[in-house]
Amino acid sequence: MALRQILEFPDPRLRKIASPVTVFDGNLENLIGDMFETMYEAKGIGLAATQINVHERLLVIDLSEEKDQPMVLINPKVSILEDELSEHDEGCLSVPGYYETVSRPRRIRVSAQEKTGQSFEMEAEGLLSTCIQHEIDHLDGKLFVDYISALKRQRIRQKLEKERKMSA
Ligand code: GNR
Ligand code: NI
Repeated sequence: MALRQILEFPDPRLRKIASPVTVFDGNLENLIGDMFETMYEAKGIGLAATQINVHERLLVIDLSEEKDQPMVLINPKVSILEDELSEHDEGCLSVPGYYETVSRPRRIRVSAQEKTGQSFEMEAEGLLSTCIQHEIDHLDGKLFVDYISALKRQRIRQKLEKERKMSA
């Protein structure tokens, strides 16, 4: 397994739309292993392949305290179960250091595949619902900062670009 570099806003590669996973083999297993390693090391609760510059439709999540409940969603599709929205403070490993409140559908149904290719369905609400929607957005080239004001987004971008220049 290997740590992968996480792309940071406003990297244009974060805007690519990922393609479906079609081959369920050892390479996919290695990729999933790298994604968990990278997510755990960065202290994130989720990671989409897009964030490590792999433009395929898969994501990993682990919301547990002990980091012992890994979830993998391949080719995920979401449907909204309730019109009701819920607000959550969101952060992103690709927008380090910034947190903003985002409203999203509260309850969702997700269909996806396991690493074997086996299909499954699940329902989610609360943080899990937020996180799954946040990760699927990455696969579609979207970031949580797209939901806040253009002014705030611009400020975040300028600060991150400045920080990056200073540490370069
Ligand atoms: O680590 C993360 N925390 C988080 C908090 C609230 C809503 C979404 C997230 S996902 C984020 C990791 C990440 O960037 N995933 O793409
Ligand atoms: Ni993110």
